[in-house]
Amino acid sequence: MKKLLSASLMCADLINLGDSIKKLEEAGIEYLHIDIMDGAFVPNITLGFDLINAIKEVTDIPLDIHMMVNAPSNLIGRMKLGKDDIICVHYESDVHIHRTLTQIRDLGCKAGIAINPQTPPESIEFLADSIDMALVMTVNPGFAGQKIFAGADRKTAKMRRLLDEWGHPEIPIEVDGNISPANGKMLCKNGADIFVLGTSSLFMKDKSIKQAAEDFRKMLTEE
Ligand code: S6P
Ligand code: MG
Repeated sequence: MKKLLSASLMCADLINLGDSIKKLEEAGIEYLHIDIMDGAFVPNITLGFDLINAIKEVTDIPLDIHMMVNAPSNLIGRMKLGKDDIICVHYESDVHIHRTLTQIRDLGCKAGIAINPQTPPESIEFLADSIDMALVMTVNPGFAGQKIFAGADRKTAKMRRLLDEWGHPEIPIEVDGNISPANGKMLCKNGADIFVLGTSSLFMKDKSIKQAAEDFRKMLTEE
């Protein structure tokens, strides 16, 4: 599967977001990762729907919306998205999460399921027919700049093995949280396909976005 980069916009220069998006386009970034938090499912609040709809007006890079909110089924209709955009919801966030995933596909988008560090990969077995992506959180959701949890590599490998066993080798695995080049490489070897890049690799003081993206891709392919 082709390895793809998803830029975490909460880590971008928010005052000059339009410029940052242009730089991400120039760097060939495949997805814009947008974290939606409600201050309840996670103890933080970040980006929102008006911003998402505004971003949709200025770029063709598909959006990768990561909903860290309770009851996302009440909110997903607020975004104007297209067929290449992904809405990803957490396993624990809706009582009837299977219905939420179906709603997302009915909106014409791709559906993703996110699992927290403590959520067993086995828990999504009966959701696998209803998803287009599995997001393995490599930190606890809520904040940028955290440290990857011990076992993220084994968990990613297990998720890959299970998806294959369930008859879904085509479902990509996304990893999110402290994806430095070294962690990215380790997770790539364990089956990760989409890499959420934030403060650990893409938005850095001493490197341009283009250079950082190039370095990350190079790291993934090097032996
Ligand atoms: C965290 C959020 C993430 C972060 C990203 C930041 O709850 O879901 O998408 O924005 O992980 O990257 P880093 O490199 O600072 O961990
Ligand atoms: Mg995220």
